[in-house]
Amino acid sequence: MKLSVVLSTHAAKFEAATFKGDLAANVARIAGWGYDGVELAIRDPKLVSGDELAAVLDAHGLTLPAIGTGQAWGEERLSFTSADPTIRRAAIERIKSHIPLAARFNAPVILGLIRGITPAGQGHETSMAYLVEALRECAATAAAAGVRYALEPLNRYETDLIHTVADGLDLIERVGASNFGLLLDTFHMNIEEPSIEASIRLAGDRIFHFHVADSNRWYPGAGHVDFRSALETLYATGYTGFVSGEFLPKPDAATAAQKAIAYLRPLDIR
Ligand code: LER
Ligand code: MN
Repeated sequence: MKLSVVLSTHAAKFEAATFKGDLAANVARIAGWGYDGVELAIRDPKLVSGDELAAVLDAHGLTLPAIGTGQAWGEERLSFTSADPTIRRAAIERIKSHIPLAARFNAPVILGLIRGITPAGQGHETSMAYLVEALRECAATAAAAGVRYALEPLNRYETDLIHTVADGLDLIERVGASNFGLLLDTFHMNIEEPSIEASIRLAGDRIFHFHVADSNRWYPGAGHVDFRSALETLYATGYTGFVSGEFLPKPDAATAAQKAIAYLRPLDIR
């Protein structure tokens, strides 16, 4: 099992970005605990240097398995489904601006809360139409660079748009791009999916990335998600990517990251 943990390259409000800032020091600690990769949450690729990232990751032998983008919503309120066309355009351009870095590291770009939340007075179908339009444009631009996008079904308390694997697969059908797939997150799945295992099987080879947090969004082992069953089901689909920890820094980030790896490694799946 290839394991990574989420690190935000800059300060961020998003609570479950387990680590924030201090890139070099945190990458060194994460490698020291036995992780194989570090998933980076990057609000704006303009703020990071690909060369610096490569140097820090190479120094510790870590892979960059995926790039998170949700802080463009969290900090700046950029959204594919805003009623304001200039905000929608800014969101699309921001998401396309991740393509060079993603191509360099061969990492899928995560689409989480950048899809936004349907604004008051706007119909759900209008939001879905904006979403499909934005995703088609981004996927077409990324395809030329060999880059993939992974849309994450999120629980109902975060957005009204795309809660389940079934919703995600309908969206994939509408977008119609082979470089557009899903990121599944056990925290959201535990809330929304009738069966985590059945939903993983349903998503199959459209799973481009995978997040783990327990039912309470603490590190795996702190709640009631059956990780052995979920991860065995994941690998049975033929998944070869990373299992990436995105959990609350509780009781603190270092303890959570060490508890997670101490729990997941001995499961000895794959
Ligand atoms: C991001 O990966 C995530 O899981 C969301 O909860 C972001 O709001
Ligand atoms: Mn997630």
